Amino acid sequence: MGGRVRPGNYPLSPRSAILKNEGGTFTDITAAVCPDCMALGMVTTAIWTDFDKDGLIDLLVVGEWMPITFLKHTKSPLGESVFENVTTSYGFENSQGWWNSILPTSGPKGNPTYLLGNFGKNIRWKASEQSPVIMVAKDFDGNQSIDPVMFQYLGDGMYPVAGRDALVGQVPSWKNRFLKYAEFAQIKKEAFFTKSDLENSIELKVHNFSSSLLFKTENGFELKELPNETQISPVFGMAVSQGLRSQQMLTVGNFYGNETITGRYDTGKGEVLSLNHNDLSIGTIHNSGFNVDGEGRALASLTMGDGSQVYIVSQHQGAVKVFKEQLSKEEVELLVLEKDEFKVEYYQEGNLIRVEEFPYGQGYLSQSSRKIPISKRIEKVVISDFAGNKRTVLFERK
Ligand SMILES: [Ca+2]
Ligand SMILES: [Ca+2]
Repeated sequence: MGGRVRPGNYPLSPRSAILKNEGGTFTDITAAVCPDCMALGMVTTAIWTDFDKDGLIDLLVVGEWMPITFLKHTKSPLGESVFENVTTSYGFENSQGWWNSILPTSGPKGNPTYLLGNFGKNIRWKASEQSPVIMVAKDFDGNQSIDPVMFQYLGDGMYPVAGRDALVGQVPSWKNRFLKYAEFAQIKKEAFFTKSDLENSIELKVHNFSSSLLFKTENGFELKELPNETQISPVFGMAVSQGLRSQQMLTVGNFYGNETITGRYDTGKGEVLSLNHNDLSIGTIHNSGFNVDGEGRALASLTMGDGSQVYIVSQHQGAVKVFKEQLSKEEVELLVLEKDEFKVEYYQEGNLIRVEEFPYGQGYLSQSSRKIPISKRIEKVVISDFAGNKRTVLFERK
């Protein structure tokens, strides 16, 4: 369970938890199994996935002001499961974004590959490895409400994002600290707070606003920006088009909840992306008929009896939209995953051609069908469950 935000106390987050289900009774085992899960941040999505391909199921977590967080499953000498935070050793300690969602897909040699939804590059702030956007937060005036103050790089240093009037409206005692607008305009982050202000304050960062592809390499993981069409608005819901066209992925987004001065992020229309599993090149498919121009949130795919896909999209303060994929001429067979099964390896002419994971709760707060259309070209699939048990299904081919 991922903690998101303490109501009325943005950007403070409640703790996250791992619960053990023993015959319907849940026990909190977080402190023993994953001490770092006690304070992960503002979690938006977490999936169980074997990101290092060692057969043990790991946790991949993203969130707002959070790095892409890798929690690797290891076994203690007594055989007990422990999740170790390897984000820094993977080189992702500066990958903080306003991440919304994770969608697993397949890369070269079946390597783990994920689509990550972020707030996009068409927003008011710019962030990079060297120049993060920073938020310092604390109840500075002691009135029982948290006062977040955002800073961004402008030329020679970090300056507050909000104007003087907005800030002294939040913390009236700062009126005397920033008497003149001309002086306020020159104040950098280092001079903004007093020493006592910073005691027990929290500081959060964003280095990366780009919706991205996360993929495994020989030495670890790398990030690659998704095409510009997906950067023009925040990306929330994501789904894979299964089976025959499994190289296609759908995204939806937009966000209207900003302050008036920032305006709505409303340029997104919903996108269909194509991914080449071998070289990880990504294209955009136009005129697909998929169109979600409101605040797209959840996106789930349902597999119909004939193998075709239906996509269901929720929109914040808008209608639910439903899209039906036109059926390809190729015949399919349907594979239904059992309760704890999550990984499928596809074989064609004796070769492993693709590996896909189907964890629960992928994308953004969404659950797609666990019924997979299998192309007639596939002769065998090997399915793994979360505990590592495997079963093989052979398909008769002419
Ligand atoms: Ca693993
Ligand atoms: Ca306050």
